Amino acid sequence: MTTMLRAGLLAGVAALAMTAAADAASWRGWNIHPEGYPNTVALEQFATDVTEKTEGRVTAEVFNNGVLGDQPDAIDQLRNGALDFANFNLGPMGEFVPSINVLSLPFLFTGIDQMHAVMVGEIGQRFSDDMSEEGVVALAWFDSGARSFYNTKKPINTPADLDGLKMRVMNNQLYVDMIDQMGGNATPMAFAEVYQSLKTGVIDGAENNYPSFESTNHFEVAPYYSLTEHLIIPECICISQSSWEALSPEDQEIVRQAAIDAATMQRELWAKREGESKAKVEAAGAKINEVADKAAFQSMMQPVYDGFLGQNPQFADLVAEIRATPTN
Ligand code: GTR
Repeated sequence: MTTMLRAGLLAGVAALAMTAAADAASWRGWNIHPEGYPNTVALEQFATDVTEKTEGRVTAEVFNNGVLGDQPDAIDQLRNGALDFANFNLGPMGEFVPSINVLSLPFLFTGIDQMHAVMVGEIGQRFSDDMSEEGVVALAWFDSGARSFYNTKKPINTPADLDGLKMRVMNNQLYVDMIDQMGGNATPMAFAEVYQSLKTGVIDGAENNYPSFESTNHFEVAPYYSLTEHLIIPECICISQSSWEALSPEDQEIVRQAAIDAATMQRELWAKREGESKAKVEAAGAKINEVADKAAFQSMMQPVYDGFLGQNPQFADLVAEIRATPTN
């Protein structure tokens, strides 16, 4: 081979490699949870599927433990394209997509089954359309159980037991209103700060599902877990609109299917983990109590609904439709 021919070939190979590199996308995925958590396992499976099935046109990597920022910040990053995919709870999403706030109304659903029925149906599609207008493509829904109160001091049986307790909530005014109505003091705070704040007495309590109560070790410092089940909030597996639009239709289909498969996996792992987490915290000495009169908490929420629907009358029908959704 002549030197010139070899040089020409090498240049050609280099040009091809550069085109491939320019076309290949490197996706960064945000995840708040640790290794082994159902959402983490499912999100990692999603990343593997996307990388393998697009044959490297997209290389997806998950960053666990919230190392890429707290949740409201991560939603912002995903919207402006600094992050490509994520698993978000729809609680903090309400600050960006107004209709999503409906899902943060306390005691909205009769139970997890009704939440599933709503989210896999036409109403769920409407939520995802609304999110996509704000730069967030929701491809499938994860389970997040029901959230209950826990604290460092005593069992909660009636709303009066919350009197004066400083309770951490996620970033959303509706949760502040919810705690205010029950007589507690709400403190919005990043998830990562809760353990230390419970330990040092900056707050007295928080609220979450069993798996998060357990995985964060909050049960070590706030052992009273009271089954109020006041919030049932779905989660999404979401893609940044700009990353989504950069995909070919064929790759969009691959990514969509990978998200649906991840959600199926997450729900199975979730159901199992709820029982495991409960057993683990109980064995470690957490004091779990049933709440006999949940209606006492529920009836105090009327002003939260009135306030929200007073400001957003356009969502009154949506609330009614959700409430009327039969459980499959
Ligand atoms: C968890 C949820 C996280 C985060 C956290 C919190 O249940 O999966 O995305 O929202 O609660 O309380 O901040």
